[in-house]
Amino acid sequence: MNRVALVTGLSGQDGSYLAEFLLERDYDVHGLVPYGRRELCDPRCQLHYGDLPDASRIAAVFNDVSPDEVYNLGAQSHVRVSFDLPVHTADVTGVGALRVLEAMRQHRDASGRSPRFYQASSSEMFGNAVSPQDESTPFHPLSPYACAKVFAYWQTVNYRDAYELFASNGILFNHESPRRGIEFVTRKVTNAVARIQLGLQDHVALGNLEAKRDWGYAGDYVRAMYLMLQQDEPDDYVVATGETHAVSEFVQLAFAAAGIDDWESYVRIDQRFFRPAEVDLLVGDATKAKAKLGWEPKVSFSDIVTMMVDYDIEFEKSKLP
Ligand code: F7E
Repeated sequence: MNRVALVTGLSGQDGSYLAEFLLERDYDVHGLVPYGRRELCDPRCQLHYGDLPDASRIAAVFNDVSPDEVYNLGAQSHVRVSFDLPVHTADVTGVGALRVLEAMRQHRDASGRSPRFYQASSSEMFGNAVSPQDESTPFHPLSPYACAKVFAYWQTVNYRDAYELFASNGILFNHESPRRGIEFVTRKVTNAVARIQLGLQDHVALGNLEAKRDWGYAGDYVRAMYLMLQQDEPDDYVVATGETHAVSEFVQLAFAAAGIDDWESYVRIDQRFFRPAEVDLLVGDATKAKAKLGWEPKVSFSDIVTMMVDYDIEFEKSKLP
């Protein structure tokens, strides 16, 4: 019998890469998906309407699907938006994870076992902690989003301790790809670069160019999620490249990938894209994931930038009349 995975957030960047990865390993992949965007959902997946605020629907889908593995990737995941929607973010991103954990606790398969659980925890939980950050670095969240992720992190640990569930946190640093939503800085930049190169717009408006992030490739990071649920024991792992780059470096490289060297003349700084509190520097130490999971990132920073710019140039060209 095929193994069965249930993925919340299947219609997002990470959900789509994880679904492909699991399908290649002969899993039956089910997604809990809100009404709306579907273009990233692999047609081989089985979709179930539902969302993280709706506990009764989550329980019903657990009963229908009877998953072996549950990946909780669903969230309101935009940090700046979380300052506008703090209560909604707490409900979806924080309590949403708890609703899935409750469904897990109450669900047993025919032999009395609970499914294994992966929680998408985030490097944003560290805030402006000392660098590099690893599993022992204390959390100091600096946004409603990060506060919600800290809540979900500790609920996951608590369900592991209190009920002996197989529940693991992956503390993932930023991870990007051509499937990244346009509202995140990397895709916003690569899409704008493509449009500027094609003469479709003349500038891009951005916020803080000084912030530094540890950017990896989303396709590499879903492999770490899967490996966490194949271990003998549940545990928490940082997943990162160990390299950090300023937003300005990403912007410069993206313009260069499209053959444009004077990038500064195409960038305007707009206060709307700054956050009330900013995480200045993130760089992760993934030694534990490397040693215990045998995980390594494969795609380099410059390859991610080039891949995204190339994709966006083709994407924008395909929309031209
Ligand atoms: O911002 C700066 C911004 O929105 C990156 C999410 O997946 O990764 C992501 O969180 C940096 C920040 O991602 C713009 O101030 C400048 O310093 O792409 P971002 P994020 O906030 O780091 C973590 C791991 C998650 O868990 C999150 O869910 O770029 N920045 N100008 C800008 N950011 C945006 N979005 N737009 C700008 O115009």
